[in-house]
Amino acid sequence: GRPHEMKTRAAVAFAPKQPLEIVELDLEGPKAGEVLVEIMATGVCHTDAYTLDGFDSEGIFPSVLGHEGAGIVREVGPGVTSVKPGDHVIPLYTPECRQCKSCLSGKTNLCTAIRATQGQGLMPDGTSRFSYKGQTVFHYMGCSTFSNFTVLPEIAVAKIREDAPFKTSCYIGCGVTTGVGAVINTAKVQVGDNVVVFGLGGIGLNVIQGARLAGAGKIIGVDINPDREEWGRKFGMTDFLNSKGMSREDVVAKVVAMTDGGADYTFDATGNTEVMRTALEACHRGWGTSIIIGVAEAGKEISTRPFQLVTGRNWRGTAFGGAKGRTDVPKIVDMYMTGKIEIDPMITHVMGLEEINTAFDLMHAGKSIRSVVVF
Ligand code: NAD
Ligand code: AHE
Ligand code: ZN
Repeated sequence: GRPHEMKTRAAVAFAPKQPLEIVELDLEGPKAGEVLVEIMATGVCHTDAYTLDGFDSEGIFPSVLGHEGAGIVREVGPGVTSVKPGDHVIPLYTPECRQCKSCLSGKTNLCTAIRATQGQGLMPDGTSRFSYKGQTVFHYMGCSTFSNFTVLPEIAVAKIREDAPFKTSCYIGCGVTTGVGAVINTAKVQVGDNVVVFGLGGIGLNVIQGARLAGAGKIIGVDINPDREEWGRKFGMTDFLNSKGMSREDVVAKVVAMTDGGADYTFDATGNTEVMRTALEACHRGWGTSIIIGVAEAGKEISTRPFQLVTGRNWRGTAFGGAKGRTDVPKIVDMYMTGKIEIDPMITHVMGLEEINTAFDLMHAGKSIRSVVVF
């Protein structure tokens, strides 16, 4: 039938740097190739805070943020074949169409099928399903999980097993997959490799557990928050460096000394471009690879002496841990359900949608690892 109108409770970002407002939005039902998902739980990632704070060059307002959710398909539009009402799914900000040049290349997870409209806060047909008092409210990262109901393209949902709890598996929608995937898919860390992780938050701790899973040798964590030492050790970190007040040269020298010449792999999970340079320069001469996970503020640039690369260090980046969503996310859920990776202890706070602004405060204060909103 024709797409219908419904209401949904959502946390709306009306303007940058303003608290989210909980309102009832109008939501248009799914069109061809789209699905209506009831979001059961959503994590709050630092990228949501970065966009809300006005640092995202693609940030659009008013919008429904949130990209780390889990829920249930309630309705499917015409032509949808891969999921049906009742299926449990995780929304994908990196979809997997299996048809575009990127998907067919086998070289990347960065599906391009709907990236252009996604960056404009719109569905693939160029319109938004959300509105408030007759005004358009934009989608975010193709997900908008800070809404009780959301509409997603079929290629942007991963079907997952039904015994996985929503409250914890939502974290696989970004943080867990990004951190673990950066180690397994992007770096391809091998047994015995020395790994350094800068920033031990919701992403960095998952890099640490990914490194443990890969059988890394030393797993060194670097953070300016001393509370993060205990957190890192819980998930496999072997050494901690509190870099607060240290110069880049000192951090590099310290890491080089701890790793007999430099790390095999370093990861930036801070989004700070100075830290990214430190991470590159802490790599071993001749082969060390630094992987950028952190998302930097609009206008920021990275730099280093080209000699760093001439002498064999490699600079790379990763989005969503290099994971192909529809294929890999169900496997990560299995890894969680069979105990190969941990999620529960990282979820430090659980709250209702009305308290969502608290999640941002806790993150900025360094008091949470992950906050999860349950509907
Ligand atoms: P978070 O706030 O939970 O953690 C950030 C950590 O970095 C904190 O422990 C903080 O103390 C530490 N930190 C801050 N400045 C530092 C410095 N100068 N030196 C060392 N440590 C420092 O954030 P998060 O949710 O883990 O996200 C981390 C970054 O990853 C953000 O930039 C986020 O946007 C990005 N991200 C990228 C992807 C991707 O696909 N590439 C996915 C998710 C998140
Ligand atoms: N919109 C920003 C870039 C933000 C960014 O790099 N996002 C990551 C995911 S962060 C998840 O917490 C990503 O997937 N990037 C690949 C892509 O296609 O967006 C900007 O700079 O404009
Ligand atoms: Zn995220």
